Amino acid sequence: MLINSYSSASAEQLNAESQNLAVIGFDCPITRQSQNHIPSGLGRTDASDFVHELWKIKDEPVISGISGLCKWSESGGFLFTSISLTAEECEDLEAATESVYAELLAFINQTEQQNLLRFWNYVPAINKGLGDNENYKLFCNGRLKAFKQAGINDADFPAATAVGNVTGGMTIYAISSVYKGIHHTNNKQQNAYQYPRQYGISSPSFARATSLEHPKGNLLFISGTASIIGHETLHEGDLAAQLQITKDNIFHLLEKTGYEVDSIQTMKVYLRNKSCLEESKKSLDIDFPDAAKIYTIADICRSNLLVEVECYCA
Ligand code: 3EB
Repeated sequence: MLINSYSSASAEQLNAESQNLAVIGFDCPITRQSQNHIPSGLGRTDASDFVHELWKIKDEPVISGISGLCKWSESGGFLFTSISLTAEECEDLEAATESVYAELLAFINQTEQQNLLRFWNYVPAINKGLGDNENYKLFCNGRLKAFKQAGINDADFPAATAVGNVTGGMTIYAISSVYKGIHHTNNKQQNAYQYPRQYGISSPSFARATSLEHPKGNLLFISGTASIIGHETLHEGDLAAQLQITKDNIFHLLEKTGYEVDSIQTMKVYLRNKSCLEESKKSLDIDFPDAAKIYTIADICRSNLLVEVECYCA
């Protein structure tokens, strides 16, 4: 079964274990030279905190390689792919995003693990630029073009997160599978791919959650979830209230997909400011005491959001 965890071990130690599908690093710049981990470009809230995010399959061998810009690894019917670009390569962010997506989708399409389950997008300076020129909106344009070009439409969009990394450059990584996922909507939120025009030329291409019925155990990816009801941000500037709406959305998705709170293995928390840490910890520990949590520093894709939370359930 697919296992997600966080570790304070070094990349060298983790790679020596050799059964990891992916080792993802924090607090390090995004380069293409990093062979032994995938650089997220995200910050950590504390130097004593976890330094790596791990994905692995229990008791299954891993094979891996590099094809063009795409780093890949495969195990137990799951494929992990990633591409990282340097800051210079992202200067035209819309074109860079479209080409990264096109390359990832083309690679995935010629494997046996063609079913898209989950994407993570760590975008440079995500709130930079005004109106339709904001980096997040340019990113959404590039992503949607590549999805359309690949024949992937609204109902097929997988769960995702898109937040701003703090280093520059861009890392996009994905999990796909030989098993077909089920993509879920959130009854409290408008589908992101149907957001009104005010949020950009191209709506964000993702599902609120994607689940998989797997012979060795079911799993659920909950997308980056924030204080949004309908299509509107609620409680601008009020962290406690934003956390409550975020948790309500997560509870709703768990209930809708039939997962219990204690099935949450991991929660990855994105905080706009370090000053949000203590209150966020307190709030999430009350409702999700048993989930492993990592707190990262990232810009959330809407400048009026302070926090975003994603979950992996198995
Ligand atoms: C939202 O609900 C908040 O563009 O891939 C969350 C998860 C958000 C994924 C994406 C954006 C994305 O609209 C932002």
